[in-house]
Amino acid sequence: MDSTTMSPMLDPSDYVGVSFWIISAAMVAATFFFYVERDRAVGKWKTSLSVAAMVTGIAAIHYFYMRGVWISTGESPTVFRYVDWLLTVPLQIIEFYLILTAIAVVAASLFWRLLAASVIMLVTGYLAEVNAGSAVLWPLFVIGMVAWIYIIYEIFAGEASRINASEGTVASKRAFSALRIIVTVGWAIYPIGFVYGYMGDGNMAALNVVYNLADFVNKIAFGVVIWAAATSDNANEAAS
Ligand SMILES: *C/C=C(C)/C=C/C=C(C)/C=C/C1=C(C)CCCC1(C)C
Repeated sequence: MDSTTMSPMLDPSDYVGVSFWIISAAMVAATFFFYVERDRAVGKWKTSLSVAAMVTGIAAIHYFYMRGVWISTGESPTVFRYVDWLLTVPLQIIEFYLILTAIAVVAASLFWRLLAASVIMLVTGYLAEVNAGSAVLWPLFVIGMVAWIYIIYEIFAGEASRINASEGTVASKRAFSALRIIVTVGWAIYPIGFVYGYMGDGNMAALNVVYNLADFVNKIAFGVVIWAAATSDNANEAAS
């Protein structure tokens, strides 16, 4: 899109801008929902729901601003996108680790390894995007991919996979498996968006639509998985 033709108002035919709008609304609604539902959860699940609400709340603020950047400049809000991810991805790693420790005996160093890998993934991704068009774009992308694959390795084959059958509730085990799928399948949407966005001449509209979709899945569905576990654990307790 030509930035000189951009208006400060959202053009209904600008489907990328509309996707920013929809995700903004969804993030606000999700934040409210997770926060209110906290009352229905017991014990440590309350904290998990608070973290889920923090993730969507932080994203909502970034989406308001990113939508503005897109509709008034027609450019990718790269810096704000990555500031959002640098805040919310570590929170999700904390969330994942909280649930993991309820069902397995794992060293605290695992948390730091997962956190470090996620930061490497985001920093290399950011450096790649701001250097689009240069020779470092794809090598940096590959380093980011390796960091993500390392996370997948840790949670499926490494220490995090040693789940103790005698520990944790059915709900926490179910939540852990679902979150593993999100980190693998849900997170895969981001590198797909990246490749689609930077292949050939580049396509910033595609990049942003795919990233927006990915955030919808990985922030809201991630929270819903936690909410489902939190409220079903509650129901079990009430029944017993
Ligand atoms: C709420 C935001 C989330 C869950 C963001 C996740 C972002 C990723 C999984 C990004 C992955 C990337 C790679 C695996 C390679 C390098 C490019 C990235 C940063 C898009």
